[in-house]
Amino acid sequence: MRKFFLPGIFFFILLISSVQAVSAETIVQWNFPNDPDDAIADGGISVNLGKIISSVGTNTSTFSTSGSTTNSARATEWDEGSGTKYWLIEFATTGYNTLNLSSKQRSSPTGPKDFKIQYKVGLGDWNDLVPSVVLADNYTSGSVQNIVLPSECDNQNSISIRWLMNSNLPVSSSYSSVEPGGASNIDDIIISGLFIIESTPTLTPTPEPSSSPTPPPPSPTPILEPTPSSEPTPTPTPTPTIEIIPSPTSFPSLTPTPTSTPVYSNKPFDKLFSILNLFLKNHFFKFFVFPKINSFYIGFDNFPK
Ligand SMILES: [Ca+2]
Repeated sequence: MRKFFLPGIFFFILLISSVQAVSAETIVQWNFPNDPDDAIADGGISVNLGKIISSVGTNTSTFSTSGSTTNSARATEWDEGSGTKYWLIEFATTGYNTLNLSSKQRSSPTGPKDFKIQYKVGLGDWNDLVPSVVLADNYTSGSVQNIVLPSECDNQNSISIRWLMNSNLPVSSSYSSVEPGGASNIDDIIISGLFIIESTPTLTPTPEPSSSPTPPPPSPTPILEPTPSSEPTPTPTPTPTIEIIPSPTSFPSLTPTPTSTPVYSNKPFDKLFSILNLFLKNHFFKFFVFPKINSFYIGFDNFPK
């Protein structure tokens, strides 16, 4: 849920920003809210807050007479001023396009009736913006609203607009021409525009914090082929030397065969023989034969039983 919710917030913020961006801003305005007021702009973007309105070819403007709303700018001595006398403003449109102009003019019965509105970019030539504005002794007839400025006025350091006398005819047909005492007023001058969004913000996708980076596939471990060794040379096992150890010659124990009960006699030889016989009876004997040249010895050991 969180992954889908956050992008939704971003889109919502962008949408709100876009809505705010399409709202026109006041680039500069003169509506003379103070009494008396002055020639200095009454609102707009910061670069234009020191701009002034002036009248060219007339006497000095005043700002203490009532206008369409609050006060207005007022000037006299418009006589013989067709094509030469005018109201003038200059301002910057830096950072803005889609520019609109609104203004309200009024003249006294002996004041100038016909005007046209022109613009110029920088020090360029004047161009007609509104070819004809016909004034009356009110702020309705000479009102223009949301006049679109050409795109060449977009994003400029200096745009000038003037309201130029376009004839010497007065408002009242009772007079043949504009008289020196005739007055002309201007009020509620507003230049608006849209802030230029230099580059559409692109949504940089937030990289998802990936889990632990997937290690690259392991390179195949080379299988170490066993180096074929040469056939092992069998070590010749030494032929065991069979040492024939002669088994010891066992000598038969001469166990005297029990004889029947000896019969003793009174003869001396028999008596000796009987003693010998008794001795033999109660002892073991081992006889040894030692060969000698031409003869041999016989020996024995005896062990009592
Ligand atoms: Ca002012």
